[in-house]
Amino acid sequence: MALRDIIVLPDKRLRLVSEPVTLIDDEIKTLVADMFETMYKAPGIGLAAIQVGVAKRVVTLDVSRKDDEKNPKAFINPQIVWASEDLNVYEEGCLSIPDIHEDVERPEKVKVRYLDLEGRTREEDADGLFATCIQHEIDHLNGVLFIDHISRLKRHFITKKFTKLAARKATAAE
Ligand code: GNR
Ligand code: NI
Repeated sequence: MALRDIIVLPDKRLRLVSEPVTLIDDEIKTLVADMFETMYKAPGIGLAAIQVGVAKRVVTLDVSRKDDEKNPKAFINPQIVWASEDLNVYEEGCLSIPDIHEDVERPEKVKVRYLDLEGRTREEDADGLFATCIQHEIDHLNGVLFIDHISRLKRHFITKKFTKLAARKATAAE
C-alpha cells in the first residue's frame, strides 16, 4: 500500500470524464488499497480515483463516525439508478478544493448500482451523509465538482483563488 498525491484545483484532470473499469485486476485492487490509505490519511470521507490522477470509475468511501468502527466501501463503475424528489442541503468540502465549504442541494436519497471488488453487481440505498457523499464522488467521475452546484459568482471567486495560488507557487519554485 502507498499514499498517493491528491490533485487540487486548477488541475485540469479534475474535469476529465473517467473510464469504466472493464477488469478488476491487481492494478485496480492496488489502486483501491492506495485510495483508502490516502483517504483516511487526508482525512476524508470519500475519494474518487481521478483525485489521485487516475481517470477510472473507482470510488472509496467511509462515512462512519469517528468513534465508531471503520466502514470502508469501494465502488467500481457506480451509477445512480434512482434519486428521491426530496432534496437535502449539506455543507460540502472537497480534498481537491482545500479549505472551501459551501452548501449544496442534492437528492436526499439515492439507489446506487456498482460492482464490488469481486466483480459482482450490487445495489445499495443511500441516505444522509452517505447519499451526499456518493453523489459528490460520482460527480468527480464525470468531471463535475461541488462548486458547479453553487452560484456562478461564488464559483468564480473560488476558481480565481486557486488559479492565483498556483501561479504564486510556480513563481516561488523558480
Ligand atoms: O472528505 C470529504 N467530505 C465531504 C463532506 C461533505 C460532502 C462531501 C464530502 S467528500 C470529501 C472528500 C472528497 O473530496 N471526495 O471527493
Ligand atoms: Ni471531492
